[in-house]
Amino acid sequence: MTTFGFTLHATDGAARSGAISTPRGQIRTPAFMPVGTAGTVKAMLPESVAATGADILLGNTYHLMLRPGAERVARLGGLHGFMHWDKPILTDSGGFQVMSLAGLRKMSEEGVRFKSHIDGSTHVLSPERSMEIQRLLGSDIVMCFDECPALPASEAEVARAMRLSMRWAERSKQAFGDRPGHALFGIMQGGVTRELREESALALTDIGFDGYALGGLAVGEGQEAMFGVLDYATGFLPEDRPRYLMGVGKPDDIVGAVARGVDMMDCVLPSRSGRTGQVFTRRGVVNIKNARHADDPRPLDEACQCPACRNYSRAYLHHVFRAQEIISSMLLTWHNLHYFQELMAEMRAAIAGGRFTDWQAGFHVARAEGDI
Ligand code: PRF
Ligand code: ZN
Repeated sequence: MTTFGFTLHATDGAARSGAISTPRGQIRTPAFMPVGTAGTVKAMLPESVAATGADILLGNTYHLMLRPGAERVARLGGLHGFMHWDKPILTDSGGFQVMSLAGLRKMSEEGVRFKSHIDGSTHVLSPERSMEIQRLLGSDIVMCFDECPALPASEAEVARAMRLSMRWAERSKQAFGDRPGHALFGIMQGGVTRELREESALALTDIGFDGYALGGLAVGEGQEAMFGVLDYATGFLPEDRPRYLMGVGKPDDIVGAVARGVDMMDCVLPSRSGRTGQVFTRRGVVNIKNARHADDPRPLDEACQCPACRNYSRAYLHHVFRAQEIISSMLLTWHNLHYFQELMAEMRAAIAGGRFTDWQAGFHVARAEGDI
């Protein structure tokens, strides 16, 4: 059986390209992971998600434990069989979603007790229970249970949450145990404070993980502050392990993160925006709702090979969006996911060819020229 591994193929400045190998297949890096929170990437068949170029998708402990329940998913063959996706799945550990979605919450050293946002029922998550749920789901890449403090927060609060997360990382590792072919990633916290980021990285590398995530970013600090942290924080992590920036981001956030040594990212943006009529193109964002598209026979993006661009006009996409037809979400989500995957493929090729800086300059020029 292939075990879990990471191979770097090329570096260009701080940017890296490579591949993660798992028993369920390879993940080409830098990788973008579409979000399939509740066992579906909304508006997409799994085979369509694969056709956009995705090697891996993300699932959520928090949502799946509440509905339909982790034990039920396990009885039905695990998340891969249940949702009909046979490539790798990474699952988030639940703490972050508890903080952003759950009702009443009570934090302690042990874990967090909270009320479901669906029916108000009470549940508990701890490092041990999160590891058990992610095992029941059959996740390939399991995330440590952490606490991401809501910003703005004082430095003392950020330090407290980081140190608790490091104790939980140790408990997560113990509870995860030895599972060949499955990976456990640690999550760095520490806000925008260099000393706290370094302390967190040291604590995690002492424990030892298969990969390292940068948590606690893209939570309201702004792009400049996030890039400022990435400028030093990726350097605190081992070169020979994948680095995952959680919950990022817009195309220019992704490009900037890759330039600073990030290997993996996830975000709801391409799928969520697909459902609200926001379309990402190499020339920037297009809003298909806009009346200027009503008579436009051209495709969204002449250069795009996705079904929305190959087979439909802007006028049609505008019409089905306005008429709230389901195909609107399907086509726009497909296009957006395709665009994000093309972006990753272009960056992987540019890094491999030693021309990432030029590529990055071209990326920004095309966006500055704007929509045609
Ligand atoms: N921790 C976890 N999941 C996350 C985050 C985090 O800090 C973030 C922050 N951007 C997104 N998702 N466990
Ligand atoms: Zn397209």
